[in-house]
Amino acid sequence: MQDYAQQVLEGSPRAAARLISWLEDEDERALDVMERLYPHTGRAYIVGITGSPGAGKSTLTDKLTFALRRQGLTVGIIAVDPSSPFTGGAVLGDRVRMSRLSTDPGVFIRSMATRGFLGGLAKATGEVVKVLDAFGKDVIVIETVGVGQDEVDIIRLADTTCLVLVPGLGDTIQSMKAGVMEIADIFVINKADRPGADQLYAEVTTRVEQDAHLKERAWTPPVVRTVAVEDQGVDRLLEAVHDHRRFLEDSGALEDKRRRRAREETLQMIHGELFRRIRDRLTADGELEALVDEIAAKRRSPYRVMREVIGRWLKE
Ligand SMILES: Nc1nc2c(ncn2[C@@H]2O[C@H](COP(=O)(O)OP(=O)(O)O)[C@@H](O)[C@H]2O)c(=O)[nH]1
Ligand SMILES: [Mg+2]
Repeated sequence: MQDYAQQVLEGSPRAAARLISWLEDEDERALDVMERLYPHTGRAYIVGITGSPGAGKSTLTDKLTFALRRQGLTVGIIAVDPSSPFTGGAVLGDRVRMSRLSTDPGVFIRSMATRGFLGGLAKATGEVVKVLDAFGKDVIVIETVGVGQDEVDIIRLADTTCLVLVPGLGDTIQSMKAGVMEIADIFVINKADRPGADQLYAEVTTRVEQDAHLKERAWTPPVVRTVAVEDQGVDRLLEAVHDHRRFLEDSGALEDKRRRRAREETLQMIHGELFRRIRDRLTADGELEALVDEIAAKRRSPYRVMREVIGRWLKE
């Protein structure tokens, strides 16, 4: 058997891609490799870029990546966006632009479009982050559309989250769902070349200041204006990311965040593995169907069955 862990650590993109496919398919071979990679994770800095479809997330990710490369940093990009140019669903101009990145050995791009993901998109994304981290990427950028629970869970993987808003997309503060404001460490007003940008900027800035006043948060999210297509404001955005990173590191919040993530992840792994084993046992000998017959005939309740199954498992 080939030593995939060693190959990933040595920077083989083929080994990394293979491992990611295993993770997506919940192939058991991934487990041993991940176990060996784990001590080599925790080095990368993770940046989340979220916002409505069409806000310019991919364009920003692209420009941010070039800026990071100019600083000599390597970058992993995880695009959790089915419409992302990274996934090939873009107009020709985008493809040409992205291909400049895809020929750079310092950049690894992975899209997590609508395939499989047996154990959930957020979990798979978390694993891919670890692979790219062990793979040696300095910064990992996760692009995701900010909507459902899956996406919120994905955003929690990021150390710094940038919320991208644009004028004219209905991205007003009033329209934002509860909690969306709270996830932003940095607000980006993209398409600042468009009408309404100044108004949106003023609105967000006022709201951030009110919030800072009310909640006495240790970090006040900066509001950065960008024109991603023209590479304007991207350096300022990168500076804001570096500022936030320094804040997290100096205050100990980064350690707290990562500890919290490790705790959740460990519990989720135990949860998933326990469930998988119990389910496999129940289905292997047809016991599950027999139980369902009983339940359907109302001879037993699912509550009772659940207690019995777990009770038996714990005793063994
Ligand atoms: N006018 C203008 N258009 C932009 C800007 N940034 C991105 N776009 C365009 O907006 C469209 C959507 O961009 P994309 O990066 O794919 O958005 P995503 O869906 O959030 O990833 C593309 O046609 C971009 O060229 C900007 O700052 N100004
Ligand atoms: Mg996109």
